[in-house]
Amino acid sequence: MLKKASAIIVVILVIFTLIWICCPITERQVATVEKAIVVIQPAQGYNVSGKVTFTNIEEGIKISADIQGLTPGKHGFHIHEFGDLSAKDFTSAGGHFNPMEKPHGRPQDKNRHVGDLGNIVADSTGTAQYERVDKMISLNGIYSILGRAIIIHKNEDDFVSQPTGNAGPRVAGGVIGIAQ
Ligand SMILES: [Cu+2]
Ligand SMILES: [Zn+2]
Repeated sequence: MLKKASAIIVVILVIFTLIWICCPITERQVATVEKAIVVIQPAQGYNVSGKVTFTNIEEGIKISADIQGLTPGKHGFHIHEFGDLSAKDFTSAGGHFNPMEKPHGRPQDKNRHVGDLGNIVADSTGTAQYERVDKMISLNGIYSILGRAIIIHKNEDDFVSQPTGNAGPRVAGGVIGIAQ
């Protein structure tokens, strides 16, 4: 009886030791992504270029964009579902990234597509800058935007038309990748 009890204790000790050894290794393997980058390239017939970065900060994800070659005015600025820019008009990127199946909306709305980042505004030289902290997008977990695409549209996102904001053709885009 005593022998059996001590055997059980030994087995339990071995199991706990194994868990203790294995856990730190598992944690190290799931390092979180802190920064992402998009190199913007033009769709066929356009001359848009630039860069978008996403940085993990305490308040959310800081989005910074610097885009050139646009027509002056507002342009819809979204994260689309697929990082597939193989079609010349970038329609292969699919629709707005919408994992929660919500309606299209403004970036500050609670009810919006995760990919709804609003508009970027180009000045008279065709340059647009955008800087915002977003609380809905993420670089990790089930709402991660990694591997999806940024799309810039020809027209303004009206925030009302469903499900696209009626922003017109896609003039530029890029795939969201992990940055250093
Ligand atoms: Cu879009
Ligand atoms: Zn949308």
